Amino acid sequence: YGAEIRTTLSPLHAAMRNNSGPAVTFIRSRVERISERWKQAAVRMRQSSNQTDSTQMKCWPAFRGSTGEGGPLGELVQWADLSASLTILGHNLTFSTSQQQLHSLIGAAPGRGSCPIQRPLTFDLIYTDYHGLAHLQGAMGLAFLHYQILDSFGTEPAFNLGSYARSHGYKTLWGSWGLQPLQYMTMFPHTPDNSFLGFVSEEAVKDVKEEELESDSNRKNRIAVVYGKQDYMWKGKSEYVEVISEELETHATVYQPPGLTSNLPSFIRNHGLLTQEHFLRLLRGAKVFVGLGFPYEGPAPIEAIALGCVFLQPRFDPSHSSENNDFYKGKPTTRQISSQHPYAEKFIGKPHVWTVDVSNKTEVREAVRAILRTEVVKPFTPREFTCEGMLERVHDYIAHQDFCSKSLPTWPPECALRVHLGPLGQSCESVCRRSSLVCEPALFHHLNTPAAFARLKIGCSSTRQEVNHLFPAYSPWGQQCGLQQDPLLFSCAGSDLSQRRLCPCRAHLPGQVALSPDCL
Ligand code: U2F
Repeated sequence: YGAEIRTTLSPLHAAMRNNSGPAVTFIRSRVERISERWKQAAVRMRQSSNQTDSTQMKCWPAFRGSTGEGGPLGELVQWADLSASLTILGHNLTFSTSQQQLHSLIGAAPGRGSCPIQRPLTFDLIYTDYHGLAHLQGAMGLAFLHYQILDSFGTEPAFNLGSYARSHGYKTLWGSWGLQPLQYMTMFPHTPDNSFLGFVSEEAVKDVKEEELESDSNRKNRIAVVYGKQDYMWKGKSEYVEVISEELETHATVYQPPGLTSNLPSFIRNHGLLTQEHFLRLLRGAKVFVGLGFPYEGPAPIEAIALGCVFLQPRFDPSHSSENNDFYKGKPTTRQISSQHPYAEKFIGKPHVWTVDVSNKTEVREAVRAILRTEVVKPFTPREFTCEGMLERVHDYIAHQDFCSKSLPTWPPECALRVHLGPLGQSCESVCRRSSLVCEPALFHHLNTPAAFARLKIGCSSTRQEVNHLFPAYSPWGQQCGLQQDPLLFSCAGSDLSQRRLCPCRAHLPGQVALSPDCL
């Protein structure tokens, strides 16, 4: 039976009735705070709806219900918004936020649905994280075909396939589970090999007149808020923060353990860790949100930009990566992190985002002054971070992604495919991005054939099939064409100076990289 869009979140509150702890408290209050926007988005979706084609699913979000001293983790923002999305989209949810609950759910009777052989539980979709995955595997040795893994930073195919990872030195501390790479869901559109789940930010007010915006920007005070909830994030950053404080009154929301004195510079006004509501109110009145370099790739800069702040952040030169950085070490990705928040840098950019060399005081000072000279910086929210954008995306994933079936993927349809042959040394991710397209791993199978090379008029003197995450690709030395032997290794990430990669690019909807425009 079909899932009908709901305009209420009460089934979600009912489903969370038996859960408690700080994480659940955070999720409840976040869902409550955003509930009006969720409902309005639901109403609009109903009105525009051609989206009535999905089956009602029984979903099981299973994650750890702890927050830690640093306050709400970005991941909880995602769990809250995923749960709200699933509820609005008409699906049914059962939560487990403790090991005890998880165990009482394991062993339930078999369910119906599209993936019966591998489904020992009553659920159609299980959402968990790397910790939950290890736990479920240990407890039950479950098959993972109907799992979705919330994985903030992403997992590239070369790390995911165990035998390949081991023999080619793609080491990870998170395990090589051999799932389909699209089963991993990320917080930002990091690598198109995974599904971009995202979250919901504050929303920029639409259709406000220029004068109203002017007065809105007048409501903003000459203040900066520093991004960094814990003391250690400030280490070595005092000169940078001082330059900013010469131009702006500088505030912070650093967790203050009871009884301990603060190490923050005396010119900082620290509010202590705030509730999300109060934190967002502080941002609303601020002009600049200041990144210190850590935390990497979190939700707060997107919220700040949506509230009309400019995000000022450190550039990393050289880039940070699992090769040179403790935080990324062991993470299953080869991404090169060029600043604290590459999404803000690359997808948003000026006038909302300024990426600077923070060791260069003059550059920092010039940037702050230039920001202060800019009269109005309009609040901005990419569509993919609005309630509607998230609903649209989660809807399409549930309706079209099928990890149970052995047949080749049919979504997005082949008409979306734009084949590009990259230059030597470039990944498909960057080949497609340079043409304002995105790499779409679900389309790889269409071009993994000798005919695809022939259509591009590439003469192959030899064609070999290999388990190689760079394939399909063409090597000009000896005019060799390479085809992929293991579909789990189709990868948008990955480059080599001896290979020109054959890339499945596609267009995307404005502000929504996960989805392609209709092409039928
Ligand atoms: C990221 O995790 P964080 O928890 O450090 O991410 P933040 O961007 O700080 O944001 C989490 C939320 O905390 C809220 C704020 C954000 O939505 O509105 N908040 C608050 O309620 N009170 C305050 O005083 C300050 C902020 C990332 F998400 C994780 O995946 C990474 O593991 C982590 C490290 O890179 O960074």
